[in-house]
Amino acid sequence: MTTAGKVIKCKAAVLWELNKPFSIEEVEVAPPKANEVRIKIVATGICRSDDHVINGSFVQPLPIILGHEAAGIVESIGEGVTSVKPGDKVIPLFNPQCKKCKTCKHPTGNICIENDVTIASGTLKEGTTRFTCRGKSIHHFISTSTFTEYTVVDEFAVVKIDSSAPLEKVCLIGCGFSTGYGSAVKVAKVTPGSTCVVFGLGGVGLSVIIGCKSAGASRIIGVDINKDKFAKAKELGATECINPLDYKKPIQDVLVEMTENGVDFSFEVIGRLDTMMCVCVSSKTAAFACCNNAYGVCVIVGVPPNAQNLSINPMLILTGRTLKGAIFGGFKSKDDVPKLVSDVLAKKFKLDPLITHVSSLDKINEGFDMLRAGKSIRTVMTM
Ligand code: COD
Ligand code: ZN
Repeated sequence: MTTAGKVIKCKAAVLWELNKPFSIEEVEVAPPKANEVRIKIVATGICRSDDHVINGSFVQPLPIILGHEAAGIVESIGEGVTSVKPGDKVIPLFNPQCKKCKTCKHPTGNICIENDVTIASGTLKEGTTRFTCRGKSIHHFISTSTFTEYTVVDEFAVVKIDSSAPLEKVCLIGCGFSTGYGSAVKVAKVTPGSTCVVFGLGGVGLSVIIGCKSAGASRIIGVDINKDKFAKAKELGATECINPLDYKKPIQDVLVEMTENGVDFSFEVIGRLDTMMCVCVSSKTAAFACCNNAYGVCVIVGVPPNAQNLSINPMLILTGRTLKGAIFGGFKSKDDVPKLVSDVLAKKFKLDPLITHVSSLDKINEGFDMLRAGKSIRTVMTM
């Protein structure tokens, strides 16, 4: 019996209030309107940015269905949709690509005008939501909402991928992997034989390491205050790992000494200024200061909660360093996500080492507890 055109009742994790656990609910998912796509979610990862909504540092309208790193199968399409059809394997795109706006037409820009990361409307483009629970409308999250068995997205926020892709793995291409990998290969453009340093060895930082290694870096230094993260970082390509808490000096001074006047490329992949220790007051300034003064490039990947300001001595820039940043690894999502999936199928890189836990939607709160305790890299929930 076809579900197209009908309301689907299914299970979803709803966040009703900040700093409270998710509640597993039966929700009603309305059919897609024009230019929208309803997707059966097959696998979804837990990312730090979802947690930033729960703790209030990434402000979103409540109640909401979070989740933005996923893969699934198209269930039905609304009028006018041409790029996907029912049965296609797809990845939802939290950073969409409409291909019509000024940014999409720019050769490298990737913050499409249709993105909901900077606006946080909590709805689809048409202005309303497709989720209802206990008679209340539930908001969408950054064009995706994947902690649910079914979701509805705008056509510009979904892309078809290879039909043989393992969805429980390639879901990571929807956020964490691409954000880190692209920061190295596309934003920094790491060069063969270079020295790189990665601050923060979570799922995104480890993906930066995979990118640095594949670009041919000869020395990759991992920095983290949790030494339990070092073994995995080395497995993926870090040549050495250091803990700022083991040094009395600021970590940038340690790194400048270790690398004869600074590194070629540095990456800040922590985004948690609030929890940082005095040895590393701002890991962003540390990441910038440890770059070679004449040609070092520093890429900001992690976003601090509540948009705290960065104070930088202009001399650090005047001598030749470059400070840059990008979301989603600088990738144009509709163009690049299918290529990254093909790269996985061609065994160009492996996503398996990033997946430390496989779970189900019912255990979502335990999954978040593990992330907060620093015990997981990525938990993937399969439906
Ligand atoms: N010094 C060194 N390491 C530290 C410090 C410190 N002072 N504090 C924390 N760390 C380490 C932690 O031990 C941990 O290993 C690591 O930093 C952070 O890892 P996770 O697992 O918390 O986070 P990730 O790898 O999932 O990274 C998430 C980002 C920081 C990239 C993410 O939260 C973010 O800010 N994303 C960018 C914004 C964006 O693109 N958002 C859209 C959807 S994600
Ligand atoms: Zn994410």
